[in-house]
Amino acid sequence: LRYLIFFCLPVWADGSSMYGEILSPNYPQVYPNDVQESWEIQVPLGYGIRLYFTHMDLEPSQNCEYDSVKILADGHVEGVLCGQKKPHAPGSSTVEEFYVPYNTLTLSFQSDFSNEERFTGFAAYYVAVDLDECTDFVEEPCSHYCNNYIGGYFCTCPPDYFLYEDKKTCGVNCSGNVFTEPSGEIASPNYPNQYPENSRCEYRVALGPGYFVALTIRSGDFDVEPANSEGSCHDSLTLVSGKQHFGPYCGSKFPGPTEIKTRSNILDIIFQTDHAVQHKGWKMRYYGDPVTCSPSVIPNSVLDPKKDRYVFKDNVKVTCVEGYEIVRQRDSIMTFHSSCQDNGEWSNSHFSCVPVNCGDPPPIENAQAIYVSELHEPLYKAAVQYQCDAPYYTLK
Ligand SMILES: [Ca+2]
Ligand SMILES: [Ca+2]
Ligand SMILES: [Ca+2]
Repeated sequence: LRYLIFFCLPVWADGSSMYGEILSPNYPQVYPNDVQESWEIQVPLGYGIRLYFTHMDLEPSQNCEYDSVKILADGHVEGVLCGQKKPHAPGSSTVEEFYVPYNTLTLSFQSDFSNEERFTGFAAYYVAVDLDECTDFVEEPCSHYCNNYIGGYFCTCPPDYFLYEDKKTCGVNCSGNVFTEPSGEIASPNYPNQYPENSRCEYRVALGPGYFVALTIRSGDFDVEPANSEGSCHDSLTLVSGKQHFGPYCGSKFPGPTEIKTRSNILDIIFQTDHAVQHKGWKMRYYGDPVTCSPSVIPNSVLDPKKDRYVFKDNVKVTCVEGYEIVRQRDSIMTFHSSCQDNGEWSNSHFSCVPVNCGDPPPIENAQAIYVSELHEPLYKAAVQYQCDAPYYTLK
């Protein structure tokens, strides 16, 4: 099909012509002995060739071994002629005719060393004839509708399909949908009817920050042309979320997990189909899985309300445990409010609950304060004992 690829080039750019005449040497006189001559016929691309003889008078021989005219196209011998030919039909001048679906053809003539009689050779004519690219070949050039015209052809598509850049293949434009609702359903085109062939559908789920995309596909909601014997999918569903890849999935049941949880608020869904065999497709339900925060905001504090799991937008009151406080520049506080943020961090987590500092033990005349606790600082739970300097004693 080499000539089809170039059919849209300027048709007269080569040395081709729409018609021509080929005569044997000395025609209509006797052709000479020991002659070998070839003619290359070329018509514009997108055309085939009709070659017809109006006169044929060569020395006859078995298998045309002595003198002959040979017609070659695309490396094949289309015919070998010799002897005398009469018109096929009354009133017609054509004695022999060929049609080839190629735009080039070689005609070669040869004669041997002798002739028993006077033979006058041949007269041949050729014309460019339209190729019906839609029907002349085993393989249809268009994926859907083929339209023939003189000198070429073009492909068209059913409604809702568009023609790819190869100008031969139709697919469905199914991309571009972005789903931003907190939850929803996404299905392949035409679901639960057959999805389109030759298509690449790209969808995106884009949730707000603070939500990871999660999705479920029930096994009955999935039917995609199964993989070949090597295990690669003809048609496939692939999910991409950041660095995470899920799939490619295909088959009559969903082969992935019942629930897919991503670590991103963006999910790309890619559904690719090939040229043949379409199934029902797929339907998925997605939702936003809120980001979680740790069960504790800062050490040495308790949270109100107390929950097993805190998620994005949860608000809590943080209170330092007994004997602890938050020291600020001018004062100290016991509690503050914190919320679980979209990055999974608590707000205000720069605060810290530190043990209450009582300051140095108050001085007592003629006595020393001595720590009796493990802590040797005036912090919560530290204890001191006063010891009188000799010779004083304690007044009770
Ligand atoms: Ca001869
Ligand atoms: Ca045509
Ligand atoms: Ca398929």
